[in-house]
Amino acid sequence: MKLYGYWRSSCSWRVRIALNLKELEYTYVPVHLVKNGGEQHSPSYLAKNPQGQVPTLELASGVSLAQSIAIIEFIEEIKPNPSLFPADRLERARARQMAQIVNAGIQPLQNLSILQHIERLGQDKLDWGQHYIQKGLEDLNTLAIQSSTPFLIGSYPTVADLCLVPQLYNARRFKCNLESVPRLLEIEHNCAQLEAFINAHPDNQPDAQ
Ligand SMILES: N[C@@H](CCC(=O)N[C@@H](CS)C(=O)NCC(=O)O)C(=O)O
Repeated sequence: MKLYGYWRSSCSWRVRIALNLKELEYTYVPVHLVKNGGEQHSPSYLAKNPQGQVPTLELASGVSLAQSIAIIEFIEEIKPNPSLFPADRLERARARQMAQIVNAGIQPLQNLSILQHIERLGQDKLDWGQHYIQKGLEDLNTLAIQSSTPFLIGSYPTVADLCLVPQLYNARRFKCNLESVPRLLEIEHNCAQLEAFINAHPDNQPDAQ
């Protein structure tokens, strides 16, 4: 398998954690999102992912899959253990709810192409991104304080934690106030102890700058 990604792309990072937790081998192929206007817009990359975004997972058969959550669910199906989705139906739904707060409610609003457009409209992209990240993470923190488990849902990392950790990194880049999300920081700390998370960190990628 090949994973097309970018060192500090939060969506690529989610998939790297999933592959590491599942101990699945993959070849990492960096796609520079900024150099020369962004390699994600090159015809050869668009042939793999017409949305021009990372991550893309290319299977040995040559078939390409995109959208990090769809990729994580695919990985879960090919290697169910350790599971990234709780066994209990309600807990599973809550893990998905938390993942989607980040995946649907935060990350798309602070993605590179959105910020580039905000800038073209003459608006302050840092203020825009910060506003939505802050609000989304505070909402997630409110849900997370309902339990005191080591991870967002239970004793093992789930898809929700895979979304949380990279989003907190982005929050720091946007200078959000993380003092208002102490429970999320506690969970981030627990994730940071695990090798799968350490190896997936942007600083540990071959294209880190
Ligand atoms: N929902 C998609 C979002 C993918 C996405 O926004 N990727 C970003 C990096 S995290 C990207 O490729 N941005 C490049 C651009 O906007 O040109 C996913 O979960 O994979």
